[in-house]
Amino acid sequence: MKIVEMQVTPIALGDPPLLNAAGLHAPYALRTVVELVTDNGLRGVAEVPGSSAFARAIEQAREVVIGADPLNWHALKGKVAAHCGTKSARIDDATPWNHGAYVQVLSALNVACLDLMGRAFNVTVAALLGGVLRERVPYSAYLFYKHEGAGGELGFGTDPRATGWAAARQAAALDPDGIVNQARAVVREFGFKSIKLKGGVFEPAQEIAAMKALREAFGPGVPLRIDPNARWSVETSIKAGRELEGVLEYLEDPTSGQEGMAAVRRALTTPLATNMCTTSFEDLPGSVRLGSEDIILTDHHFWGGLNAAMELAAHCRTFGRGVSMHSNNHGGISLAAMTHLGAAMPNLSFALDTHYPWQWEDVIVGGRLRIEDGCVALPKGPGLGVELDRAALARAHENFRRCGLKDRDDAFEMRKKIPGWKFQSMCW
Ligand code: GKR
Ligand code: MG
Repeated sequence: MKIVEMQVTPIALGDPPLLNAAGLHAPYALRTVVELVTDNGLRGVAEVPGSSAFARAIEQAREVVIGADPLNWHALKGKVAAHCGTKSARIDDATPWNHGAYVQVLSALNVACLDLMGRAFNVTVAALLGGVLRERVPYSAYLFYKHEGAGGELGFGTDPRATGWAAARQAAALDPDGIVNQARAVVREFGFKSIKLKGGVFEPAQEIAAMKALREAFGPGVPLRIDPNARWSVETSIKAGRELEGVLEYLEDPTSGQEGMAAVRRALTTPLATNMCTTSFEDLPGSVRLGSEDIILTDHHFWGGLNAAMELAAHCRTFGRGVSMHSNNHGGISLAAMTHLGAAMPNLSFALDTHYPWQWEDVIVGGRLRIEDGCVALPKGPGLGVELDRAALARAHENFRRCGLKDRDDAFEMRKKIPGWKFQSMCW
């Protein structure tokens, strides 16, 4: 089999005004769909974050992708490294924990090749990753502080006829009550069994109060996590962590850097998780030497693909780290890939993060993958088990063209609300 064509389609999916440490989400989340076509007429698909750095990097790789054998991932990966260099520029947006374009190119190619292999041999991607250990993969609710309003076509307005989760997705959530209401709606709709709050937005005391309100509302049977994206100093993290001892399943990236995280970790019994201080294979020796975290959040988009995420899981097993999963806004192709990974990963120890409930559009046949009882059922395959809906893809591409966004820039969006707002990596 030989790859004879690569199609790259940037898309924009509506996204509400969600707040985070880096600012505010724009009305559209940018993604890129990459398709590989083979000489025997098969198509493999992948989805990665959308950015101009990725658009450049994937075009640079085109020359070695065309003609490559999708059944030989090692060879293709080696060719991409030799041709493009492994140190492509970081994605230049205001989200400082974002990752370089190189790993995202590898991710797109790896997922599309696995999808192709699955289709060629009529097996699932999970089978190719070693076998299905769970048919239903658990995800966590992902709460956000947010302004009132929806995103995309709806702009910052709201649909007054909306009910249930659709209404809660539009409603403001700026205090503990708002967060608990959002949690109740998302849990009612999707049956999530654990809950994460994106923190680092308001003063720690306000976010601690929200976590305590969630504990009060849902009881000790529902694991809780908060992620301030390293906006807390070591001292603040220890103080906040002590207040939340016994409340959290894990505390995600309270502070920055492996040294800082290690200092917090020594002071707390609550496990620490990261998608910020240990984010690549090169970071693993430091993680082990310093003891910076208990749990690593893998993400096949940022670690170089699904095979790389399985490799990371093996390192985690060796060095006593738990494995969870990070998410950014994404559509159904990414959710399918995440679910195959979750189905095949032996030491997956936590419900995975997903932003999927925040979106309402998708580019796959059938509209949207279902989250039921907090789980996504493994798509049946072959390959990823999802098909592109060409009309929906064309609409999402048109959204991309019309919205004028080329890169995610949460600080720029935030300045529309608060003129002069600047990202500050450690505020409290
Ligand atoms: O979507 O606003 C967001 C999140 O803050 C995302 O950008 C983070 O990368 O969810 C992520 C995280 O766990 O840090
Ligand atoms: Mg995080």
